[in-house]
Amino acid sequence: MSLEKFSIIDSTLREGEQFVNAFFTTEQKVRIATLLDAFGVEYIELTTPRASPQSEKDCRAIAGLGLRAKTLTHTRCAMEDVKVAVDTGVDGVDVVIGTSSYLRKFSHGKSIVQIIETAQEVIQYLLTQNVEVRFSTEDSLRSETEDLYQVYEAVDQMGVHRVGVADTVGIGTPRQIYDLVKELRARVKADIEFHGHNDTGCAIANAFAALEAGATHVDTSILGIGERNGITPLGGLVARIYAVDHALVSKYHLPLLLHLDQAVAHLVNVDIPFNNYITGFSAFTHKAGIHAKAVLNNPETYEILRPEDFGLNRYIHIGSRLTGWNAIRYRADQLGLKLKDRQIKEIAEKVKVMADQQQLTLDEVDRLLSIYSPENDEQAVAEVDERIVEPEEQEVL
Ligand code: HCA
Ligand code: CU
Repeated sequence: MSLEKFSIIDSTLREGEQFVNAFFTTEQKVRIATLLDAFGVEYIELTTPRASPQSEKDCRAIAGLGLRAKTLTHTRCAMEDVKVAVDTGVDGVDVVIGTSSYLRKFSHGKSIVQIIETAQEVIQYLLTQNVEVRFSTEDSLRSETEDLYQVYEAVDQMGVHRVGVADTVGIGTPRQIYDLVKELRARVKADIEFHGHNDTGCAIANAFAALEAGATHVDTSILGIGERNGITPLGGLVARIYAVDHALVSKYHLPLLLHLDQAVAHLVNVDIPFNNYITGFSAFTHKAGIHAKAVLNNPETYEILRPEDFGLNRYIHIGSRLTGWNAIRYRADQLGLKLKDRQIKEIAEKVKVMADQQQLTLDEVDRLLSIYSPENDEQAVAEVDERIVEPEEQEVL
């Protein structure tokens, strides 16, 4: 597996621009590219300069920023496109052509032999232009395997630097991707890139399977934004690889992830999903008493990702019917309140009864704790007791 030496090609500024809500100004593109560069992705892919006059200007502007990351632009397999691409000053050109029968019939109308002929012309030109050349087959997963290998072997012999497998419609399973990339690894000497869509929720697993099978490059976008419901998200891929071994992603500046996700979420007018990898609001929140107790003793009991490695904090939710007294004790200690175990247990019982009506906020639990602290009198405690609705008094909904 090539996990020890893999590169991320972040495509927020190409595939991400295909997300329905995405409209990036030049300034915003520069900001995203700069942040991605600071995070440490190895490549940044940009929309084809042939898309529009502004796309061409933006491509030139970002290629000219002098980032540490290499810049790539994406083009169709056509001479007029790749010539403009090279002229923008990018470090590499990502050429793509459809090989599935759908695309051959309903998109460009070329046969496999014609695809290879066009590829030959385009690649020969690109290889004289001092750029990295990548050749990928759109909709690889629904292409005939023999057609695919024929195309990949032909472009490999021409000397492309990278071949790309694209699961354009998100149909692949990790096992299929693994088998396809494994076979390709045996057939070509070029590096192998994987680009996977997330229509069935497999984009991260598929990218990981590709790496296990010998892929060297993975396409991502921030929050996974892209055509339809998008592609492998940068943070999700990082989480997946980190979980194998932290050292494999130590080359990236992990605390920037939250900033990247927040910035892009804001720009495309969406929220970061609550269950997002690493940056979702509940990603490091523990709730059940049993979990909280163990996490307080040793976070690794229920955490494979260490929030502090991503510049984040863990939270223990302590205002629910599932809250246990160990979590309440932890909070009392945090607040510097000297309460006896007996009192803490009593408070935990109160929290449970109250939270049976409605979950408590941290402030509400803190208030209970302060009321029970030795300075407070019995009157205050009695007032809280009054607020607790006994089960038999509950309204039946
Ligand atoms: C698309 C093209 C692409 C290209 C991927 C690649 C895909 O349909 O917009 O260049 O490897 O998913 O096939 O994004
Ligand atoms: Cu795509």
